[in-house]
Formats: sequence, structure tokens, C-alpha cells
Amino acid sequence: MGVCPAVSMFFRKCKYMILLLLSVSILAWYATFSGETVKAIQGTLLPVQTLADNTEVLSGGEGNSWRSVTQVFSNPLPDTSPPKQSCPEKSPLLQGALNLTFEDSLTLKEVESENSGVAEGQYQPPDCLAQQSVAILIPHRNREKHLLYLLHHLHPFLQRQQLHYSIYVIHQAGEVTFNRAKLLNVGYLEALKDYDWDCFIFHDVDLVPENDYNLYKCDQQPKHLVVGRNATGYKLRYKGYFGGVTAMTKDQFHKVNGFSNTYWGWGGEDDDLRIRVELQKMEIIRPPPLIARYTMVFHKRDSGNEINKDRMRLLARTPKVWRKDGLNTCSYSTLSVERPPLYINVTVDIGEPMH
Ligand code: UDH
Ligand code: MN
Repeated sequence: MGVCPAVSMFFRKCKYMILLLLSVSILAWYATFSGETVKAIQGTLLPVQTLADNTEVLSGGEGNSWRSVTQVFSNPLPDTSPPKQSCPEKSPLLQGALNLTFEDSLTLKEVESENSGVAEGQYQPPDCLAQQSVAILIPHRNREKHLLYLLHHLHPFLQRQQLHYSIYVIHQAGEVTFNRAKLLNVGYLEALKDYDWDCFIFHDVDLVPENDYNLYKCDQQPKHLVVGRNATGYKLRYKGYFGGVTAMTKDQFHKVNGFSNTYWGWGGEDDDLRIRVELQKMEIIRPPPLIARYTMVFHKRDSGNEINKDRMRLLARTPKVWRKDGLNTCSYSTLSVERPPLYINVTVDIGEPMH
């Protein structure tokens, strides 16, 4: 009985303290429980900010501050698509002889909508790895209609050949005498800034290939693709002709120091390139005449591209000067590089002939 009065005394003296302790623990228990409940509810939908310590997925999401936790933290789905195989040696898409059209009403918009797989002049086959990456270089001034016809035919043609390619149009600024060869040197140098192309096709704007077995790929030797054209009865213009459309690898072209820069006006620059190739003991190859056929869109001689009367004299000195006249001495200033959907347009000031 001696304990009871002491206990009742304690209770009487400390009842307020005990009441306070009791209510504090009830509150604490409730707070813990309700916190878990809130977290449990938020388990599927937490404010992104609270999770955004080290995950890039979360940055930049606009109007999206609540996201599923599983969505935020789950790993991206593994890429289950099989690795791309090389495209076959012979494309299954080739058609052979083509039916070319030159509609006066054709527009660039139409050609763009026919070639939705091309972006900024460039194309990759969608389901295989192309055997070669090819830069098509077109020297150009004041031939917009011819360029339109060429783009219209060349894009589908190259796509059927399953090539990775870009089309570069190298546009000579100003009115001074045209220089096809120097523009092609510029095209080579500028295209290599974009990509390490395997193969370069030097392509007149007015020559449209008639048969897609005429492959725009490079070979062991420099290749001449225009054996015949409508205007010459589909005969080679002359023995050794190496103009119009030619294909050289990066190394072949580099080895000959590119084209000469000194041929202003019409003629000679293609024969000069042939001499360079022969000096390197390379041999020009050609596809069969029935395949290497072109239609040249009819045109007259352009003003600003008069016959170069100096060409024979220049050709005679090629063996002596080719090392000091070519890619390594090609000075120019690029005025603009534009990338509309179907080609890369390099506008360039290449200077003028020295007199
Ligand atoms: N080129 C232009 N603009 C010019 C000159 C030439 O873009 O003002 C380019 C174009 O890519 C052209 C290439 O340079 O395809 C070769 O020039 P060309 O087509 O004039 O050469 P081709 O040998 O004709 O075809 C020479 C004159 C033909 C006169 C025919 C009269 N019977
Ligand atoms: Mn022409």
C-alpha cells in the first residue's frame, strides 16, 4: 500500500505533462502514417523537380512537371533493329533504259515532293549500307532549267543505285569568263569539308543519263561515263575524250592534283585532266556504249564561256606544270553555302583570268 499514495501523487503533479506527451506521440504517429500514405499515392506520380538531380530526361520538358516515376527512371528500350547489312553488289531497284521527260511546266516544288527522302541534298538508302559515298559536283551559272531537269532525273536514278550521295552545285558568282575546271576543284575541296566522300562525279548540268546501269560509283581507274550522247549520234566525241561526266576516287583526283585552274572559257580543261591521269599511269575506263548514253538538253553557247583560244598552248605545258597548278593552288572565296532540300549550293568567287 505504500506505493499507491506516491503513484497517485505523481499522476496528480504530472498529469498535464503526461497529457502533453500523449498528444505529441499521437500527432507524431499520425504524421508518419499520413506521410507514407501521401508518398504511396505519389508513388506513381511524383513532381519531376524532386527527382531531377542527375537525369537529363527531365530537363526541358515543358508543361510536364508531373511524370510517372517508372517513366522517368526506366532505361530506354533496347534497340532491337538488326544492324544494317551492306547493299548488294547489284541493286535490285535498277530499271535499265529510262524514259526521260523534259516538261516545260516542271517546278522545283514538284521535284522536291517526289524526293522526300533527300534532305539538304543528301540521301542514304533506308535499309542497307551503301557501297560507296559519292559527291556529285555540278559546275553552274545561269542554267536553272537544266539544273531542274537534272535534279528531276538524277535523284531517283541515284536512289535506285542505292548510293549514299550528295549533290553539290558550284555556282560561279559574277560575270567574268566561266571556268568549269576551277569550279570542280572548289566543289571537291568544299564537299570534303562535309564528309569524307569515297568518290566524286564531275557532272555537266545539261547531261541526263539514259540508263541506270550506268553506275555512279568509282572504280580502280578513273571512269568516263559519257560514251555517247544524242547530239553526237551516241558516239564518243573523239578518241581520248574525258569530258561531260567523269568519276574519280578521292585518291585518284588527289594524285593528279585535281583539274588545272587556268582554263577560262570553253574547252581544253577535260583534255588537261586526261593528260594528268595518263601521267600517273592510270587508265581511263568506260562502261559499254549501250549503257553509257546521255541526253544533252539542247543549248547554245553561253555568253561568258567563249572558246578558249589559248587551250592548245596550255595543254602543251601540262606535263611541266601540273604539280604547281591544281588543287594545291586553287584560291577562291566562298560567298555562301545554302542547303535547300535537293542540293547544296556553293556560290563562289573564283577570280578572273590573268592577262
Ligand atoms: N556551264 C554553266 N554555265 C555557263 C557555261 C557552262 O553552267 O554559262 C557549265 C554547265 O554545267 C555545262 C558545262 O559548264 O554543262 C559545260 O559547258 P557547255 O555545256 O556549254 O559545253 P558543251 O561542250 O557546249 O556542251 C559547248 C557549246 C555548244 C554550242 C553548240 C552550238 N551548236
Ligand atoms: Mn552542254
